[in-house]
Amino acid sequence: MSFTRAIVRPPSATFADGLTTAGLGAPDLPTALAQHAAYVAALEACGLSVTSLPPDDRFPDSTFVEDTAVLARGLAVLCRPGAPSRSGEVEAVRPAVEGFFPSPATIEAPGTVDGGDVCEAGDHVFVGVSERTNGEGARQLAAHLASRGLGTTLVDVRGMPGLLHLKSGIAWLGGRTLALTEPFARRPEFSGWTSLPVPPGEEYAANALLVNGRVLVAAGFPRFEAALRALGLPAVPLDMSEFRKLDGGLSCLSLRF
Ligand code: CIR
Repeated sequence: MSFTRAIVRPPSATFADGLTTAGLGAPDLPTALAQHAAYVAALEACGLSVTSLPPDDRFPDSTFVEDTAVLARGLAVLCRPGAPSRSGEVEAVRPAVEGFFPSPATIEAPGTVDGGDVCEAGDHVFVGVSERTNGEGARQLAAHLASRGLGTTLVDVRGMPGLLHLKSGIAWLGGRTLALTEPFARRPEFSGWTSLPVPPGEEYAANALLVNGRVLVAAGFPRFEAALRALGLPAVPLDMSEFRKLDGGLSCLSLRF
């Protein structure tokens, strides 16, 4: 799976009002903007052409653009985010998505899906059923993915402490390999897959992003970074401190296709 493009949206002036459970304090906007610029540069260094949408003050969480759509195999599905404060973000991203995918599918009420719950792993897609993505939304998404030959496994992540989305705890690393935090490594949904364990204490690093052979990874997690390198995967560490304060990670900051 290789990518040629990405859509991003830098954090806006209202970024600090975004939803959070992290308890890490308020983010600093200038630092967040610098970290976002470094993230975009890293995507470009991986060969992607990046479309940057204007910051949108109406939606503090709108920099987490991944949650608004699922793009896979030439298919676009506009999501229906589970957090009411984020629902308007989908219409805001729609024109950009339609610029590349003229007739996107949609998730219909009462279904909800956040893109952060969707982990594409080659021909297979893991979909988290979370506090944001409900069973109905996951089933609608699975039907759309099936139309492109993609199989789906639903993974119930409700009640897992500190976990907002499925991809807060897992990442696809190519082939049949997944980075898995300890609770996920024990789950039957991932039997038959090779696990690269995310070391205890480094769970935040699980939200890594495989882009054209390199792995973007949050900076500050040396054991996980070393494990990636040991697998032969070039790791590109990026400072994510300000996005972490809002429960966000690397994958949330872009739509890749
Ligand atoms: C939220 O709670 O919705 C945002 N503050 C963070 C969203 C992170 N998105 C993601 O992991 N895909």
